[in-house]
Formats: sequence, C-alpha cells, structure tokens
Amino acid sequence: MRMMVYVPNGRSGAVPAFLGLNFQGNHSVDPDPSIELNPGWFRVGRDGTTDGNKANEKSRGVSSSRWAIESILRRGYAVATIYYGDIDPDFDDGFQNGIHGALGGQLSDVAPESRWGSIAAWAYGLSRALDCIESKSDLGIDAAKVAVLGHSRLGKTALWAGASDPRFAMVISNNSGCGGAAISRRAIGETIGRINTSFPHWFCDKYTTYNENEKACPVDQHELIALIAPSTVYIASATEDQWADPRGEFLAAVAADPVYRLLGTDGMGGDSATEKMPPAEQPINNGTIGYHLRDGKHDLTEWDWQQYLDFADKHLK
Ligand code: GTR
Repeated sequence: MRMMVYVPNGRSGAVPAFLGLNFQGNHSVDPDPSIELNPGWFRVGRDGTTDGNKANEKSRGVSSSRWAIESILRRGYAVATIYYGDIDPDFDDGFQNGIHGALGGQLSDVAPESRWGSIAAWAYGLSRALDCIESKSDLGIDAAKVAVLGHSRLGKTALWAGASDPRFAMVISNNSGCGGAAISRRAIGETIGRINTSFPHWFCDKYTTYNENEKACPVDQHELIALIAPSTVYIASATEDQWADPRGEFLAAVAADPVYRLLGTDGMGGDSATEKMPPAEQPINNGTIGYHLRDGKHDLTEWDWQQYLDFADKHLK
C-alpha cells in the first residue's frame, strides 16, 4: 500500500497526526500534479474519473473537499492517507485479491462464516500503517498520538481499527451508520439485511444471521465503541444522513459512556451530554467521547474537520 504523508513545516518535534483511508486514490486528496496516480483497481467513476477500473487524470483532487489539508497542517498536525483499494479492492471477489488473497491459508483455514471481510481487511491495513509510522521516526509523527479517521464505510473501518488496535490514541467515525456507530436493533435507515445484501464482502458471513433479525444479536454497536475505551472517540452524524440513523449514532455514544466511566475516564463529559441529543452544529466535546450532528448531507466537510481539530487539541497536544 502507498501511504501519502503531509507533515507541517517549521515543527519543533514529532507532531500528532490523522490517519485515514481514502476512496478515490491518494491523488484524489489533493490536486498536486506530482502525486502519482494510484495504480490498481478502482470503482468505475460516475463522474468520468476512471477509464474502466483505472484512475485517470480527472480524478486528481476530486476528494479534496474531504481533506482539509491546509487547516490540518496549519494547526500543527500531520495527515497520512492510503487508498483503501490498495489493501482490499471493494467488491465481492471470494477473498481472492487484496490482503485476503495474500494471506492464503491463514484465511482459508478459518471457518467460512467467520472469515473476516473487507472492513476488517481495511482496518488491518490501518494497523500496518501505524507500524510504519512507529518504525520511521524520520516521518516526524508522534506514533503515540495518531487519530484514525474515516468516513462512511471507512468510518466503520476506523471504529474497528480502534477496537482491535489499542495503539490508536483517538478514533473518529464520520457518518459511519449501519455496522459502524449506529445501534442496529433500531433498524432505522440502513439495516443489517440491507447492508449484507448490498455489500456481502464487508462483514463476516455470520453477520447475515441477523438479517431482519437484529434483536437476536447478543451485541450492538455501542459495544463496538466501548471496545475502543479508554481511548478517545468522536462520533459524527449529519442531519440529512438519515440512512446512517443519526439518533442511533448518538444513542450508541451515550450507551458506551458507562464503559468509559468504568475505565476511569469522564465519558461524554457530564450528565447533560448524555440526556438528550444536541441540536445541529452544537458539538459535545468536553469529555473522552465526542459527538456532533452537522447540518447537511452524508459527507466529510471542513466544518467536521474543525471539530476534530478542536477535539484533538484537547487530547493529542
Ligand atoms: C452506502 C452504504 C453505507 C455507507 C456508504 C459509503 O451505500 O449503504 O453503509 O457505507 O455506502 O461507504 O459510502
């Protein structure tokens, strides 16, 4: 996998960083013509950004609104990103390609219903990226202060990366929804049945046991958030992103609060934060669990980044 790293100039020592996967190649994050077009498999772009399954020049910078690089650097943070398709192409291939294929018997010897899917594969890649950051001190990043961040399916991925790898100092889940931060048994917006039908390769096959049968599942997504404790976590929703069930995302953060308290943190930062869902654009950011509801659609915006930077200032500086 190819990791692209921006580090602020004029730093006096190693800096904290945001690490996140991207959907359209490292070259989509910034229009800089010197960034190599990611080779390899791409989803066919509806906007002419691919030729078949290959990225083309039109994809340069197309995701730049989701990567507030200038703001991040100005505020003293590094940012590292990897194209998610480098780790595992995002289609149902029977685990032949990507990291699954490379693992051979380590995966094929696992019972079929328990084989880890693409979300686990992407999260595994994030942990390997952190290994790299740890081992290369010349990058200028403080590996003990890395926030793992993702949007949508990559927000689900960030949560799993944080749950399975305690080295991440902070986890940021942007509009992650079903299989991410949203409580599944509410069955509002995208359901387990819908997600497993549309994306059969994202989760292990055992998850299909709960298709249209959420209440039978012995765990729910607040427990995924609780597995990240006591590391800091930030869950973000958007008002028009009802598919991801914003209220379900807020309730999962609230339901993870007791575990954060059990482990000696202040959880969401006080009773007033857990009592009712905050109005749009009024972040809860005084505790170890942050939450906000942004006005607008399913996206990762400059405003979202401003909240993450403010939260990181409290915990990673
Ligand atoms: C949607 C899917 C969501 C979310 C989103 C994305 O189609 O239903 O769960 O993951 O894709 O990742 O863009």
